Amino acid sequence: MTDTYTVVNPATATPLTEVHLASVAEADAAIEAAHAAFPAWRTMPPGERATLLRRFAAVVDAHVDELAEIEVRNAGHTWGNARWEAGNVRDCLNYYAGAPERLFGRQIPVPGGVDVTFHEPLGVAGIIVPWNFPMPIAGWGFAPALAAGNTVVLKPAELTPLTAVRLGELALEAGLAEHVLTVIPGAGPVVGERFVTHPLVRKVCFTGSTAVGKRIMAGCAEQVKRVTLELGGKSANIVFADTDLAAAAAAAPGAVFDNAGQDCCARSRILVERSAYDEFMTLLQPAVEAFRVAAPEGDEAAEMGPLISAAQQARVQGYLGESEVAFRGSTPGGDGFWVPPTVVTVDDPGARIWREEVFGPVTAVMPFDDEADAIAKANDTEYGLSGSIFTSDLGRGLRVARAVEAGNLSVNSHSSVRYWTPFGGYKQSGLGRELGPDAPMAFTEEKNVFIAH
Ligand code: TXE
Repeated sequence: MTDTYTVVNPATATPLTEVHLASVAEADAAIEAAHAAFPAWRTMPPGERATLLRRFAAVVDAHVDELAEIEVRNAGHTWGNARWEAGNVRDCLNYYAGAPERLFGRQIPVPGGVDVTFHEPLGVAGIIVPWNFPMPIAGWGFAPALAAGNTVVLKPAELTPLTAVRLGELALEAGLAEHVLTVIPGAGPVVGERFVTHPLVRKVCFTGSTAVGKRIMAGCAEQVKRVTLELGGKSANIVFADTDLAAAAAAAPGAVFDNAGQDCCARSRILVERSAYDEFMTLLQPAVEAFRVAAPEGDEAAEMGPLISAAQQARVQGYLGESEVAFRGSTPGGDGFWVPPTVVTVDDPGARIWREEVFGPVTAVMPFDDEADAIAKANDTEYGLSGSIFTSDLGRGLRVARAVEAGNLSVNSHSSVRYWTPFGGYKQSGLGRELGPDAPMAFTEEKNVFIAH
């Protein structure tokens, strides 16, 4: 295997730069250095660790535009998204900078002494990041892990290593000691796999495909290694006839075409109550056709850019080739990895496009008969990450949200992710939760100490 990777601009299919891919020996050296940096980081007074994380946040804030520009070029993200993503890393660091002084243990009444618990950091945390949201997913891992007193080795995706490498440099600029946060670009089966097998990595946080996630979980089981998985999704957007249909139709494209559909929370199935189906489709068509697809670098107003790679483009086109297209938007064409925003209709719930995560700008629409049918159809999937319910009956909105087997539901909204609320999947969408107030605890062991008196 070659030890360099050519990073490409997906809007033009032209090379941006070459990145060195680490070997197993280099991964081992990074893990051992992170292990050596752990005692000083964990025993640092909590207030000092908090100050360093706030400084890191301030340095990221000063580089939001630079980081955003890198992501626009490397991942084809829109400017609005890319700035939000860099800002999200800053916000995550500031939020978890509040954690070091608040890693509270418990005092439990027992006879004959005092019983107290401590939240102790695990050691080295290995974070494996995908290419769809390279910055936020890195931050969701390293911010709470560092706050809890762990050191971190982080492997970005081969396709999108540039912002992660820059974040690693900014951590040093902010004053974090060397090897507290190490960013190590490398191939998944080499560096990622080493995080799983190396005994000094005490927890693996993985975001990526369900197939690789299963493999990682099996590997971690060998050492009973802690593992958090954030995997695929096939989330439903459930539209009841009593909702404001124009508003629901206007919101639906952004919920699946944002980031060209390469979003684990993409609402890639739209379930519409049968009595409103025709009207909803009539309203949806102009919204889809108007979705602005352009090379984001030269177009601040682009709402959607290219797919990440030729392979992803071919994969998505494969699904479209076997589907009934209702209508689609347009693309600028050229050498980039373009697929237009596309809406397909589905009758057969066994269809591949209805069951599998497409990870492209494609949504499939199917009618439902009543509330029970909507819930049954929404749950007829191995995934369970997110979903939306549009209805003017908030009682029903809450009822359906409680009945859908997924980790993140929204009523009359499509937003799923806030750094201060928990995020994660049911079923094969993942294991464990990221973000929210408890995320640092997921990077600790609770130790119980009894002192006799
Ligand atoms: O993912 P991989 P791919 C889904 C989406 C997409 C499909 C394939 O459906 O079309 O997965 O994408 C690292 N040990 N999602 O092939 O391979 C890899 O280097 C350890 C959903 O790009 O899972 C990268 O850093 N690590 C998803 C990361 O895993 C390994 C986001 C993800 O890559 C490894 C991405 C191994 N053996 C894809 N093999 C989401 N949940 O948002 C690879 N990696």
